[in-house]
Amino acid sequence: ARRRKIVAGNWKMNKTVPEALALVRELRGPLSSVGDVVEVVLAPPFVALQPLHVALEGAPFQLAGQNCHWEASGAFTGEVSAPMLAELGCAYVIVGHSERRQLFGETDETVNKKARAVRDAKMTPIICVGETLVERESDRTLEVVERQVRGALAGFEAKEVAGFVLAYEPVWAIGTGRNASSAQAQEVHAAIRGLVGRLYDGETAGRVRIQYGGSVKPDNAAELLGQPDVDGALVGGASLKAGDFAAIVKAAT
Ligand code: G2H
Repeated sequence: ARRRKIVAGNWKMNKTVPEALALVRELRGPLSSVGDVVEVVLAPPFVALQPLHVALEGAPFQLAGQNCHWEASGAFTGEVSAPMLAELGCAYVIVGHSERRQLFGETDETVNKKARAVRDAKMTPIICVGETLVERESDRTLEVVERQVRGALAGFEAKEVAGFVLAYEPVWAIGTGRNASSAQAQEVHAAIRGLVGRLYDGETAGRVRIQYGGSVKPDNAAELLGQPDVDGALVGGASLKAGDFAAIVKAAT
């Protein structure tokens, strides 16, 4: 089965609501006709989700949360639940981004619980994994990524995982301007797909989509996206400028 490419813009903690609306207005024209070939996902800050949900009516973009809590509701001050995001029109939620793991104490276990909550709310998790520079330099990349994938997918069935999106984001490439080479990305993507095949089956491995993330830019997108196991991109910094993001999406077509 041919996997439809998926390019997501992770805006992180950037863009006020008026700025978010302006960016989407700029993206609409250039990206109006890419929808059949590539799925375009926008992950703005929580506060912009509702206004974008309204503004995006009829546009070929899906919305994503950048994070969620694993409980549906309760006394968790400052948190947002998966059903709340689903109600705002989110189709996806990013879970386990390395910034969440490094700065907010997320573990393979909480990532797994969040992925479960996202799935229970009938959305799709975009599950992020990736090694640090120290781990890569000590030849532990595949071991670390495999542990993260196994942890995130614990308890899920093949038919669920087939619809998931995984994102390989080497931590040393995030926001540093230093992207993984296409060969480095392909090696890890193929290993992740192989692991999904061993944990589940060949069909599931063939269907799960794996994005690359980490300093994706207009000038490196085509080569990264041209790798056989790279099914899309999770774009941070370059998703904040309409021209750059549109160029990356077009590189996926
Ligand atoms: C990795 C990526 C988006 P950037 O965090 O998730 O960010 O493209 O800025 O490296």
